[in-house]
Amino acid sequence: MKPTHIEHIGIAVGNLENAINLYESIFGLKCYKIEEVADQKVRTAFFIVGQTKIELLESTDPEGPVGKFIEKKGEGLHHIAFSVENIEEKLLQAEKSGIRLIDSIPRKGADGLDIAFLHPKSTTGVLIEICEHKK
Ligand code: CMX
Repeated sequence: MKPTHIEHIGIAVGNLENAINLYESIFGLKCYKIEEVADQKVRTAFFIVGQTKIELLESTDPEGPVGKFIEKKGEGLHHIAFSVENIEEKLLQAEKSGIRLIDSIPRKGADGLDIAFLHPKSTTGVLIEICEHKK
């Protein structure tokens, strides 16, 4: 499953507005979008760095994936997202290779992407998202 590039890096934050201010003031980046993804129980903010985005993630529910992550590990690197072509086929390939899928069918994520997660226990402890921008 060869990705075309790193689409984004997801970072779990306690407070989205404070984190946006930090990224804007320290790195001179401009947040181009804030979007709530109810399905994932997060509010997200996006920045572009070259070909890759930074996605800041604030939990909207302590029982959601980012809420639980912050409770257990605190703020920090949450996931890496690889951009792929034909995400359904790539999921099948990953499953055949023995990777544990969190999502066997892609769902709608933030910023217009179809997304699916691979379980960190089968990917060297890193939560990996594969995603595709469907035209
Ligand atoms: N990165 C690495 N490891 C992680 C992790 C992460 N982001 N989140 C959880 N883990 C670890 C846990 O620490 C735990 O490890 P230990 O057993 O060694 O303590 C292990 O994964 C399994 O954890 P769990 O308790 O069984 O499961 P959780 O309820 O914590 O769920 C996960 C973990 C990854 C399955 C869940 O967070 C998930 O389904 N994530 C996919 C969806 C998601 O993350 N959405 C938010 C982003 C949405 C977006 O980008 O739009």
